[in-house]
Amino acid sequence: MPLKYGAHRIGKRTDPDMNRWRDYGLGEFIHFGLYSILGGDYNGMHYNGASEWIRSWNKLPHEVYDNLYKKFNPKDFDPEAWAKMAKQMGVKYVTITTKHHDGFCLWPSKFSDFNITKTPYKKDMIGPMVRAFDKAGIDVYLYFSVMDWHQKDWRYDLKTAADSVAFNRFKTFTKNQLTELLTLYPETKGLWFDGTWDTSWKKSGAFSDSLDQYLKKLHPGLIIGSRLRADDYGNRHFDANGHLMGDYEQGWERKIPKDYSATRGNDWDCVMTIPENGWGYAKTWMGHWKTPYELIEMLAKCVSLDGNFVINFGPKGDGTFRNKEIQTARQIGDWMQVNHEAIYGAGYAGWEKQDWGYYTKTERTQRSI
Ligand code: JFZ
Repeated sequence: MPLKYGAHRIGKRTDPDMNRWRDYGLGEFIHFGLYSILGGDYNGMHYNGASEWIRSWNKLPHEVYDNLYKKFNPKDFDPEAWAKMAKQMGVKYVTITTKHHDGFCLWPSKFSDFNITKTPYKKDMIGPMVRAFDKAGIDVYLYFSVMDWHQKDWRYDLKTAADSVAFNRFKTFTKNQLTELLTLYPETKGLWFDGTWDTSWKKSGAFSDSLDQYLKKLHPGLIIGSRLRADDYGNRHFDANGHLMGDYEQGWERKIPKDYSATRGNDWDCVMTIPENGWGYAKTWMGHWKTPYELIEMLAKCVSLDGNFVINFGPKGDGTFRNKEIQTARQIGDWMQVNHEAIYGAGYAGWEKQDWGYYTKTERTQRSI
């Protein structure tokens, strides 16, 4: 089927930047923002959804949420300590939330007043994080929600001409913010898009395609997953011909492919929460907390199926990590110290899991098999 805005490449990227991505094995996700202050609680009540979605809870007035920036002061935030913890855990890349659905920007954006400089903390948080991780040899990816609850021009759908006019302004705003991020933080290796599932965006295949091409021209080597674009018909991730639109499949969220055929031979990563659901800090973790052992098993499975595994952390409003997360990171790091050879630069070995574990192979072990 002829498509104007479908996949422009069939098969994997083979350039050095993407080869580097493929070798990571283990990554870290960080969700940090205004929601980290509440930790899922408001007025003595507990929100059962993911804590970073609390603004959408009918018990919490928008006005209250949108004024939280006045209390945002992560005074114990220590980017070097965050990078050290990630380094000990053995992660090769980190994805940080620059702006979640609430629209609050953790960097001093010229294009939105709803940003870190208006808080008691005042200082940029993204720059120091980018530099600390980069210095520790950990590649940085920026999470960016296209959907923005704070922007009046955001639309869920485009039903009228006025909607399209507003949404066109929103597109320009989005492009400006992304240009700003890549300009301020040239160390960035890729962008992790989110909030792209609404009809308005699905009707914007031409724009999302041009945006993707523009960002890659601005920042050669940039890696963007399949959660950004839509094709001519509003298909996401895979175009109407079944081809992946993006540098890797970005749909494995809190789930792992069943077997190798489910990956369709594409690059992919799986992003995982330690509790059942919820990415931002939550005072109460509902349900089962994955143990380090369970997370390590998932990591091994992902690498054995040619994917990367990314574990999410939700620091507290003061900028420190809960003990449970610190311990989890440390135990995974201890395991990585001994077993990293089976993870870094490793992939599908063609052998099924046995009762004693998963198989992965690297360039070196491939020769010795
Ligand atoms: C999104 C966000 O809404 C969430 O807060 C978090 O940031 C997570 C990493 O991404 O949530 C999603 C997005 C996509 C799916 C599910 C949850 N999905 O495709 O199944």
